[in-house]
Amino acid sequence: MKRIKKLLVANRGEIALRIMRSAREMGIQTVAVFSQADRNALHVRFADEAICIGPPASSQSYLVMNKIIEAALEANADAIHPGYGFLSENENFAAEVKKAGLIFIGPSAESIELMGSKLAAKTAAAKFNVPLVPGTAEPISDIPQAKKIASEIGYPILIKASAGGGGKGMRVVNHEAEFEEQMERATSEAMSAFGDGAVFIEKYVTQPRHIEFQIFGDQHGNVVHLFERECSIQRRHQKVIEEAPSSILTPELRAKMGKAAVDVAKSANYYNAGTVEFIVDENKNFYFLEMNTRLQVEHPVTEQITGFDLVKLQIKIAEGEKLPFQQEDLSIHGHAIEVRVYAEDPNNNFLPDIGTLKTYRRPQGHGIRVDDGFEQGMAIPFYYDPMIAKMICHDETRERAIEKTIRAIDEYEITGLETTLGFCKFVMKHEAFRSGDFDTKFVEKYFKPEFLEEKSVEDEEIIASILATQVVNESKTAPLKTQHNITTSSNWKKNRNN
Ligand code: MV4
Repeated sequence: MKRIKKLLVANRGEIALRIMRSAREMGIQTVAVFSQADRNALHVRFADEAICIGPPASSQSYLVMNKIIEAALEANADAIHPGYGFLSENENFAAEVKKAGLIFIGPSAESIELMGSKLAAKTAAAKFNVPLVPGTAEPISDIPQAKKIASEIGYPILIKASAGGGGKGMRVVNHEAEFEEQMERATSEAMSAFGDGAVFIEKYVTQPRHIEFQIFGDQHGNVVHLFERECSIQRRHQKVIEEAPSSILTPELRAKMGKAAVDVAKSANYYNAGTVEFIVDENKNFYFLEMNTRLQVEHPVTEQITGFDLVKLQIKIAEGEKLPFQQEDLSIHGHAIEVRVYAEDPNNNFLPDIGTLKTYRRPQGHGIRVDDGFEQGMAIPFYYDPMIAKMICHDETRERAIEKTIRAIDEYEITGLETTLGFCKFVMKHEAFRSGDFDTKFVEKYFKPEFLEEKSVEDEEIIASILATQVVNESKTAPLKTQHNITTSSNWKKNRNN
């Protein structure tokens, strides 16, 4: 067992802060790395030390392994936490960190590599009888044979890149006539995107729910799951709303899927935090898709319903400690919903809307957690992911968590750029979401930007008339209530999305 005294966080934004906060509570010194665009970022200010690792582009800073490892050695750190994105699922990075005599806070390089290959992951999982989507177990080499398999499975089928994941390099084939064309496209896309052209076939589950299990393993062979997260509300393979637990799992199905998730982890000799991704069809059949070998963006909903700090657990496991609990000790407490606040315009196909946070006020109150990396007046840099914040609401039941989320969205004040908050409120109010009867096609099926449409001219007229009232009121000492309406003019727009 080796105690970590100083930790370098190889990331930026909210997750860098999230990790450093837990480290500090454990008495661990923190080292930030930053690009030239992040000189004034909050993670830099929060850390005990900070080291500049290069120009703004992540390819010249947050993705450069040797700069980060050199920074860790220079600062005398004994461990590196990669966060999510950037180098977090790069097996070479995990291996290089270890070679440099440092602790990598995550799984082994071997586990990362195994799960990086979707085909190898499926082969490993199959040895533990984990349910897989019907399909091929090997890369396709022979087209006539692949066509034969496809017609046996039945169209529509999906062609997936073995080196892909997260929806990258997937092609739907509806009829045999399209097979060769789509196959060639998938192969050449996979080749140019991943340097590996291996593709395989799966039956296409047309309207699945995406349910993932949080698992944790220690370096002594113990593995448990910390229940599931429902992540079906997404657009373009980007999640926007996540919740725990899922409203469709019975205790029996949860136990079955949980065991399958633990078996997937065991098949990879996995330790530290990981996520096992399943799709569930309309008959509640579940299938293992892939495993993510990092701490995920949406981990806070699991923290809220289990009460554990997942980053502290990660650090203790990396130090060599045993898991502090067994499966039977764990239970679900209440319901948690996370909404991701992106600097994106839902009126404009969710395209990034970069700019400055002219006003930025977080919601407050019982059961509300905001993980963010910005303050009022800061600009959202366009070099990186446009996520401003994650807001997590926790309450006793799903219904109450939904009501709390709506209240908190109304209280959240962001001006200076467009965000996904109004979209998230639309989802919270939608009957399909509220009843729990939805799948990964929710956005396509139900969302139209018109539902958010704000007649800005009309808004301006309203504001102008309030301003006029204020001038009159001020001359006779305005009551506070009138002034309040003016400062929350951004909420006037939001409230029209009801
Ligand atoms: C699928 C699928 C349907 N059938 N595989 C997308 C992300 C990647 N992890 C796998 N994905 C899917 N694989 C079969 N055989 C549908 C998806 C999928 C999806 C999965 C999870 C969450 C959102 C999704 C959105 C579209 C498609």
